[in-house]
Amino acid sequence: MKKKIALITGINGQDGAYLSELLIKKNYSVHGILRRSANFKLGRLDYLNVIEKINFHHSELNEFQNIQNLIKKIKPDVIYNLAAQSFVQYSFDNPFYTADVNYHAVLNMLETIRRNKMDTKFYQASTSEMFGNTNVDKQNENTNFYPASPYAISKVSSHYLIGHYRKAYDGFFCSGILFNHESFLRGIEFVTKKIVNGLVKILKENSPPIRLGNLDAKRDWGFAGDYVKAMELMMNAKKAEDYVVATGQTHSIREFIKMSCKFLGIKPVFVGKGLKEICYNKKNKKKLIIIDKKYFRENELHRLKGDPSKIIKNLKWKRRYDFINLVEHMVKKEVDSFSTKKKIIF
Ligand code: NDP
Ligand code: GDR
Repeated sequence: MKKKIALITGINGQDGAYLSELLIKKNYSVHGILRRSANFKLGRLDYLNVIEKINFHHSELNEFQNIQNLIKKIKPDVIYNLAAQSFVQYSFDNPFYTADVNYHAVLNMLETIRRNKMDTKFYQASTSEMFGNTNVDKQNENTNFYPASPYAISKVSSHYLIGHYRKAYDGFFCSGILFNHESFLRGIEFVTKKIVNGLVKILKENSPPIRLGNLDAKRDWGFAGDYVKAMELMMNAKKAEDYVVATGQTHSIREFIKMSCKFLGIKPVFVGKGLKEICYNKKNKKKLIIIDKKYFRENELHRLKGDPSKIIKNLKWKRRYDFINLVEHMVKKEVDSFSTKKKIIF
């Protein structure tokens, strides 16, 4: 039987790597787009041992002709659009670039499918950031959006595009509204990886303390491997629909630090307030964390908690990791990577 063809944008990112691994196991022929660059970061794909099984292509997602030609050549059955300028804080400094990658690129791919009358299914990586500072306790598919950053606004725009194309052109277009999901393969700029990597470096290499922003923001954190499974379920559903993917639990950055310390055998002590707060190791009084106003956001998103009931009920989605297992995974793999000294370039 002919293999189904999957095209993944953002294939070398955290989710792209886990999704490639999953789709290869499911016997898809996996194609991935990398942007043109002198040095490709294939460390995650290498770590999961999937590089050899992927057909790579170089393209610019925000150039219509370029991406249209490539999609016509590959003729994918499914496209997973994971590419994005995904760092919320950076989007405040560069809203133009963020809109280009997160919105115009989506429009280019949707127009390619429509103009060429392709029946390619399309998955869009929507995000819990679209809910912004909502006052709804648990956010679901019917919760209103109050985006609080240029990143979130670009994602809301693409989310609406998906809804529009689904209604107007009757194709299979869906969005997964995914809450934060993490792993050892998370980019170093994101707070969970920054904390775990920073603590292990302090223990192993006597590095300086980690500089962080707001420790009281709360997020609903799951494991990336569970979340790419949710994407695949959505794309194999009978009907194209949008789904929230979350754990239903929320924890602060401070709680994440405490849990990471627990798995590293450190007793953290927090003293002081606001910008003067520090966290030190009770055993040797060494500073672990200091606060730096550089890492506070222009418009902070204080708390997110998702309601995944719809995907659990309709698509029988199951997650294997909760908050504790997630932190344990991240700490264990980080410690292992320092022991083996095999440098992974993300
Ligand atoms: P990453 O930041 O790890 O990966 C982003 C990917 O997008 C990388 O492959 C990157 O390639 C690529 N990319 C960035 N800019 C461009 C560009 N100009 N042209 C082409 N490709 C580009 O993100 P994640 O894997 O964590 O997330 C995947 C998607 O899911 C993103 O769209 C993100 O916004 C969304 N999302 C993520 C959540 C999470 O918690 N992880 C939650 C909800 C949504 P390069 O290496 O060249 O930079
Ligand atoms: P987020 O993730 O913005 O939720 O976006 P991030 O890990 O960057 O921030 C989470 C919270 O931590 C606070 N914080 C810090 N954040 C970073 N990065 N660095 C710090 O030093 C720091 N100190 C405190 C932040 O203020 C914030 O409240 C992620 C991305 O993957 C998006 O692409 C995705 O859409 C959402 O998750 C869901």
